[in-house]
Amino acid sequence: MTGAEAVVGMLKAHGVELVFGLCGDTSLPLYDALARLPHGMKHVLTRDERHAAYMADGYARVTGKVGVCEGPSGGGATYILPGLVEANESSIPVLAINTDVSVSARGRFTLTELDQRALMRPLTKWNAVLDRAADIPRVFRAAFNAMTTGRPGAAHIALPFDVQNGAVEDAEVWGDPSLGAYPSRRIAPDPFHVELAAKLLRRSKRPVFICGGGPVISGAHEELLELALRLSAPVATTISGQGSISEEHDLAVGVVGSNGGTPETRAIVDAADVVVFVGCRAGSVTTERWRHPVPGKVKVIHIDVDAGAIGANYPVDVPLVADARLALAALNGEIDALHLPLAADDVKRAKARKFAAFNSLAASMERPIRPERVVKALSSVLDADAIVVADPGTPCPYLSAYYPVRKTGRTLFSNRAHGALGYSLAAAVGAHFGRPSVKTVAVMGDGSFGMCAGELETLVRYRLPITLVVVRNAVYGWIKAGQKTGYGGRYFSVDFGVTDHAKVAEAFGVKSWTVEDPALLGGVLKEAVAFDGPTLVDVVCQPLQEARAPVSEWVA
Ligand SMILES: Cc1ncc(C[n+]2csc(CCOP(=O)(O)OP(=O)(O)O)c2C)c(N)n1
Repeated sequence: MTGAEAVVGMLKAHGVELVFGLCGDTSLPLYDALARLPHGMKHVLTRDERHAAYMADGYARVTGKVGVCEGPSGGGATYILPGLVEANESSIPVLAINTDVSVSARGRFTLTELDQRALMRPLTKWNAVLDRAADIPRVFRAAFNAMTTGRPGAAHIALPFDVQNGAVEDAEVWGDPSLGAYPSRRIAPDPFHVELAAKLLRRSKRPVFICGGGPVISGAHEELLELALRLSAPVATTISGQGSISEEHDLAVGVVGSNGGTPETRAIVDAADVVVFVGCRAGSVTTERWRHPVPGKVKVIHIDVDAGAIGANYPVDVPLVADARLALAALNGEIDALHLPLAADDVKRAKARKFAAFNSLAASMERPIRPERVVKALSSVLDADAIVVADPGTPCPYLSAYYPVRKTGRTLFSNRAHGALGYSLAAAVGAHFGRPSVKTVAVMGDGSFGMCAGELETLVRYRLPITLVVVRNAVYGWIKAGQKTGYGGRYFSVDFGVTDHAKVAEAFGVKSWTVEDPALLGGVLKEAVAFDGPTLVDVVCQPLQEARAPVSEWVA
């Protein structure tokens, strides 16, 4: 078979069902193979490669499968890069394939020639440039293996034009479909360290869990809840860790840190004598720049499949290099229920204080509309299964602090590795393709809208029943808030003009509304969410610098 046919066969062999991407001159043999072969995979044509990668990322986050995207050489590679690096840093397996100029044309100032190997190496877990067709099966097997074992991550393969036309032995085209989902191979903890951790937990008075994305990725919800109940320990999460536990559970604290945490949730962390980081890098946002918890003041047990994450930021008393589910299951085997003072009461009180403040702001009839009201209205019209994707700016901190994640698993997420504006629309498209039976909503600032508007056409072409909510305030509000708080209100180059997002979306064929009256917000959102097609609600909102944000990132 040809190299292009082998690529299609290798994707299929690893259980790939969807490919997001955009065509180009160097991709013609691949597209022709996709057109000719009876592979059963769906190709979703996007309007730029960045969004193809974000779609693959959103798809991978909600399905637990590898997301695949593709684009052509040159600009196709530089445009696909932002999505790939976000996925990689967020431990999400996304495979990007960029076709490339022919091997025989290298070094001759060929249009779109680019050193894809050097470009992608620092941004991916694994990458390769193919030089001959015979290597295609081996390279694809290695890519899937790298993406879904250990800490999941992104992979990149450059596929030259003449390699697509080369010859591959049919018998070489095989793969292990279990490598198409993650985690494909689980790593068990060292029993010696499990025993040490159990000892420390048995002696602790106020243990607290801080969960990153690891428990969600590894599906450790049951094991986590069981251990938390045995220890009567509060469970806090990072933004990526939302879905580790239902936030309606009495032991669930909610999000901690400087983007979505509140003084009430911080106090729970500060009261701990032992902190168990689970699948969490203990980065700057989660720990408010390594101040909560205070390094050296608490004992730390750190569970992570990536040995490099353990001890990077906190002195660690017990390292557990393992898959979160296996590590928590092993600890459950060592710990009987303890009779600690009931932490659930503390958590309940903290949550009651936090939500009392929120609810009074959410009831406000102020114009422009308060962000709290948008979050409250969304949580009343969406059911527990709905997927919500949040962009940076107003949406991420407000949703992660106050939108109740009622189920375990991935239902609310944001691009927390690099926080690039303009992620949510495309990630929502990928999420919808991954879980078509639930409602998917993307919430973005108007800054983000400006960075993703081209994909409105994709939404319409596939008639996707996704609702976009635009928090309109005509300002890069998050940065303006930083100028207010940290720089005496010396505002500089952060305001931009008002856009009528509803009109823009309508021009693409999206059913749209503009809401200025807070009394109408709930009704309009309900109608938009119920509509069987793409919808957009443009909400005229209070700028962040005037709101009481549940965050302190800009001064941290
Ligand atoms: C690609 C990119 N460029 C710049 C930033 C820095 N940044 C973080 S928040 C923000 C402002 C967001 O503005 P908007 O989307 O309008 O939301 P708002 O803060 O006003 O709610 C900016 C510019 C970023 N996160 N991503």
